[in-house]
Amino acid sequence: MEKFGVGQPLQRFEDARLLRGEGRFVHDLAAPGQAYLVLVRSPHAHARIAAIDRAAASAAPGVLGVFDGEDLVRDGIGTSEVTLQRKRPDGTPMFWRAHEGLARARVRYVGDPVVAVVAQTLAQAKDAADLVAVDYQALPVEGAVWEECPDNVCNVHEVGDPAATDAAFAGAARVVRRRYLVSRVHAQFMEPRGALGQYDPATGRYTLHLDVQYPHRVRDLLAERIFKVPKAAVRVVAGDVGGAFGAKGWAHLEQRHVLWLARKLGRPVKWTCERSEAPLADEHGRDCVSEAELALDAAGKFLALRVRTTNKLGAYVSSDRQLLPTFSNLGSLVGMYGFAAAHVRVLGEFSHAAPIAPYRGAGRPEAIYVLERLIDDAARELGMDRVELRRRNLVQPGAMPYRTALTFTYDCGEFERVMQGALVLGDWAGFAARRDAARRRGRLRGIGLANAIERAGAPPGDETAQLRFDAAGAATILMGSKSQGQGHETTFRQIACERLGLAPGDFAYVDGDTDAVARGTGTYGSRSAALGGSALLLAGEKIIARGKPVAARLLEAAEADLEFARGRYVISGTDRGVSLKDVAVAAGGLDEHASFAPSAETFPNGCHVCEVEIDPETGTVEIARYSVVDDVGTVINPLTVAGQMHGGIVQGLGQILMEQIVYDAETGQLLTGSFMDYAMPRAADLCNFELEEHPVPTAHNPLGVKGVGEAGAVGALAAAMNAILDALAPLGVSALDMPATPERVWRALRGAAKAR
Ligand code: MCN
Repeated sequence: MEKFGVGQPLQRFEDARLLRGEGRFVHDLAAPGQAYLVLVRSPHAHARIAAIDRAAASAAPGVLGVFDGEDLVRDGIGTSEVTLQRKRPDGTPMFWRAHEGLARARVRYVGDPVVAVVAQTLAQAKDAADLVAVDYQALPVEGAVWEECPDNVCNVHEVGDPAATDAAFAGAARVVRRRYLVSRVHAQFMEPRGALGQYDPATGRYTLHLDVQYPHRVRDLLAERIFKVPKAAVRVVAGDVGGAFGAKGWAHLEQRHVLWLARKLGRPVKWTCERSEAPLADEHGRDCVSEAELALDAAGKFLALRVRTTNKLGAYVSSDRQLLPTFSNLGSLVGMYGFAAAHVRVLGEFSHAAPIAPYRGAGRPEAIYVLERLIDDAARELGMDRVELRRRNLVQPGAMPYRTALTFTYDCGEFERVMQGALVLGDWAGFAARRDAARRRGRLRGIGLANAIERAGAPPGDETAQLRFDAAGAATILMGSKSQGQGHETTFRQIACERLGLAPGDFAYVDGDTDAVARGTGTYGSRSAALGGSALLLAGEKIIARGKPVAARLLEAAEADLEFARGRYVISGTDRGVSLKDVAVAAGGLDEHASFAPSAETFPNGCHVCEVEIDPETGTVEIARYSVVDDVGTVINPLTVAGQMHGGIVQGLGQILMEQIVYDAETGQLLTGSFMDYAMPRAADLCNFELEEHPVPTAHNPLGVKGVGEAGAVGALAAAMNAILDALAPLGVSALDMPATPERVWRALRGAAKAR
């Protein structure tokens, strides 16, 4: 192992810059002469736009322009599209409508953008936005979001084998049925979204600075569909990104607004999403209800799984982003277990709400939540031990590669050892004593577990890396992925150091600029380490191969006699050699691109054990203990992996304990529009997490890595709720929906007491 190579707990390079406030976020940028965009958003969940009076706003001080949807259409600004082919239940094609950028005629959710106001200062733009008079005629919130789609059904999607599933249910000794709700949440980035658009009439080029996960994809969409110009006419630059979590997508409307208005007004235009605007302007996550059924034989062997899910999509389906979380990870529903058959049906429905999109896990946490709660409920109903029930059904290493009953084929994994490890780490055996001690203090203590598995780094698509040594021997890593806080600048350096034997400080690091990085896909689906990391490793191989003839010439040796180790080409069996850097100088520079497209996805997996204490007088839930044993394959950086797990777990616990987007049922108003109502977890709401790795390297990439970016969130929802229900079960509470707020827990306890 190299000193700075794979497996080392290297401190993050980016932290010095970020912690000193020296990061470069979109908000830090200012282009000479930049103007400010403020969007007037709908205060109604559903209304007809009868008229828009812009006169007062247009005449306000500093205002450069006030524009509506008609202007946008007149200027030929295009829309994004949905490429996924789906059907409605009646067999007709999927119904979808992309947002045009500014709503015309009708608004369909609170926050729907209607008018764009640009002024010389932000304050002037805000003041003028208040003067825009939109005459709304309110429409009912019940009923159709789109007149052309009266039943609100966008599409239905099915996976699995319905006939085999029905047959297995018919022959089952026991069937357990439950309904589970996964609430709507909002990704809370430290850096709210922003965009700075520039247009150069001399070259016809658009430049967009923004915080995004997919710079190249944004460029392609803007070029091909929005402005209908060659890709080379658009440059997208993402600097530091203060969190994204799947929700900094490629089709956000403001991306095109700033470029369109910069072109129109002849000066740079900047939009900064304010904290209070974000819940209205951003896409949301999750929001589904599942009816789940588990068929078992008399010995507790799982036979089949049937799930019917309804996903609320929000008001618009503008791109594949609104559909990805609803279908792309349904395979997770069978978890780590063997089922003879499974069948899932997912209905996507419109609602007067912000559009949904991927949020950390994008369907994976939802699936594991349904399955792992169902297993706990089955154990309770059947009077079986929940660990034993799981153990009987876990897929064993000898069965690998294992084709599951739902779309996935697991290549490797030691699920039982992972679960056993977590039970030991979380001291499952000692729990009864802790529960009794808690009871003596008047507290309810519960323990829960969840076996979590998800796919990461899935095909299709590749990732690209470039390694460049200039003529002076200075090295640069250029990556097609884009860090949003995952520590790429550190972990990718480690991979380069491992292969090339240099020190981390020897490399400059570039990502996020479509002019500098020739090709890139982006960072999502916990793919960067597996795909980008492998591409970088391959680029390193190419550099070594390219430098070899040069080294041979410099050493006056045959290429076949040269070995490459620790940054040097050495003549085998001697100490004569030359450094890679000197070879690069002699060669006048070395420059290699590589891309890696995996043949199959990886399956990170882990077992989460959570312990809670509940105060029955107030319903307050305290996370008392949290342990995970995790298999993310080869660990590149243990500190980063732990950090990723921490973040994911906290997002899962936040959703279980307090986070929730709530719209008023009657008016469609957003009730949780600020941190006064949308509760975020703080350090005091959590405990220290005990984490342990159990790496089983995958053969699907040359590094053996599986993803870790989503793993924490995937297991946390289910483990925490199972613990809460375990604590409440002795008092007769058998069901609870997230978030388990004190009020809900208290009401559930009171309800159960009344029933007794
Ligand atoms: N890593 C490692 N060893 C492994 C696997 C990964 O050391 N076996 C390291 C990687 O090198 C990388 C980090 O862990 O530095 C995450 O790697 P990976 O699992 O490949 O995920 P991505 O880099 O592709 O990041 C995407 C993932 C997703 S999908 C969401 S959502 C999410 C997440 O990362 N959003 C995040 N983690 C986040 N962390 C921060 N700080 N901010 C976000 O927006």
